[in-house]
Amino acid sequence: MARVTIFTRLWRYLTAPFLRRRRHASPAGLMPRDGTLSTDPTRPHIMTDIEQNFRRTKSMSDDDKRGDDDHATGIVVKTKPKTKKPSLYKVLMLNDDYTPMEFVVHVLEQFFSKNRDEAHRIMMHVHRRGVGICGVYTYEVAESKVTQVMDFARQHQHPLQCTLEKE
Ligand code: TYC
Repeated sequence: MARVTIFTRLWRYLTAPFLRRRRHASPAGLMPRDGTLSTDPTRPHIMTDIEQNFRRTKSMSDDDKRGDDDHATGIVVKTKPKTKKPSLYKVLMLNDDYTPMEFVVHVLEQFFSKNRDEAHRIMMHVHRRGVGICGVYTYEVAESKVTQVMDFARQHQHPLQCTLEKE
């Protein structure tokens, strides 16, 4: 029994380098050599980028693989540009019983670049409905508008309130 164990260990020791080389014959050892899906049990249906590139280049002709130069490795590295649109925020104005209508119109012209008609329309909407949209901006701009309007109203001792809300 002990002799069998020693021989088995010796056999494994001698054949280990050969077995390891075979297993890593596919790219980074991530997929079986026959091009089937990864055998990783934690993600049986998912192929990594490396696996997908390996499959793609496996099905390409030698001419395709060579491309523009003569040093093609058969691995195509595809980079996806990752751009994300910034979140937008509405600046909302709230009604109150004390701020003069003309002051609100002025605020809308001054801080939100509305013309007189549009500013008057928004002010009346807030006056009637209680809340209205002054504009839509990225977070930093929206936050800055709210601060500027609140400071301006406070300087003139009006209780006008402004806030921001994610779109
Ligand atoms: N309700 C105010 C008034 O009657 C006018 C007003 C409009 C105030 C809009 C605030 O956001 C506001 N004087």
